[in-house]
Amino acid sequence: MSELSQDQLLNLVNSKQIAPGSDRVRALTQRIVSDLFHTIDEMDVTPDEFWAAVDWLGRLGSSGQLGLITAGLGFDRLLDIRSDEADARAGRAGGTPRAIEGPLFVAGAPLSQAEVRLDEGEPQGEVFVMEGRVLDLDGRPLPHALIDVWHANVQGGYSHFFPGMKPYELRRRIEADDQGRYRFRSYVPPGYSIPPNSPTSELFDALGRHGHRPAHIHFLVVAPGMRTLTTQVNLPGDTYLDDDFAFATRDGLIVELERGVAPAGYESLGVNAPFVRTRFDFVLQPAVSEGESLPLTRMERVRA
Ligand code: MBD
Ligand code: FE
Repeated sequence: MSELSQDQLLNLVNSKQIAPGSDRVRALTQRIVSDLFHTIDEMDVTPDEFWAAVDWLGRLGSSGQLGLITAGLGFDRLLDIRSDEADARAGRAGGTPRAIEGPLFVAGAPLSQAEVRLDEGEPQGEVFVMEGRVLDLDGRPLPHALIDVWHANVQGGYSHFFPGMKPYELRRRIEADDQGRYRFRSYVPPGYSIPPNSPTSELFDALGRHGHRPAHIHFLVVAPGMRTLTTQVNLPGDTYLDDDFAFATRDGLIVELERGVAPAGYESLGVNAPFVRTRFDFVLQPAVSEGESLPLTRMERVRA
């Protein structure tokens, strides 16, 4: 086999096998390699272009930014759209819409009962309280539901990823009370932007795209017998609300901000002046299998 055509080489690559391996992995790899062979040929990719791309992938992997690229190229939202479509086919509807987890979740945040401050007593920007209940589709409260909440600091950075932040800063878990109620104090988060001078910004610069997300807050909501909900809410008025680099904003997840709310009743959160409030109830669907109600994020699910 000294002389090979492109097609003969592709057939060889795709047919080599000495053990059963995984049918699924083989089928997917064959498809992706075939598509790339054809891309290289049709787009006349030069060796220099090919090895520059391999170098970029290597740097992307060691930078830990793969999850930014999947979000920015629409894969995270694609998976949500496909889940929504599968739900529609299965007649599963209602409740708070899902929204992408994003690459910046960290498990194991400190747990509080019913309410908590995310800003750890270091107020910045506007004092902000978000509150509501966790409910089932019939509007019945889900007592002791568990809520993971995480958002960016005033510079748009997330703890554990952005230098200089404390462990679990702006990340907490809240166990709702016996009526499904939760509330937390923080500050109104700003938007997020991809890190400059990084493999991610290199690609987005080359694509002529921006890397901004509108202001948002992430949630993972879990209750026994209910389908685990991963979602985000968006704050109104943001320039990038309809131009999210991760394509993740959705109707039904843009909250309202009430400004100048009187502080009475919010003393336990250290609020003593008019503040900004958002009310939002999380509505969960019933789980149809045990796995659906586990408190698992995307990577925990695949590693389980
Ligand atoms: C984020 O804060 C985020 O939520 C997503 C989805 C991608 C990048 C940064
Ligand atoms: Fe985010």
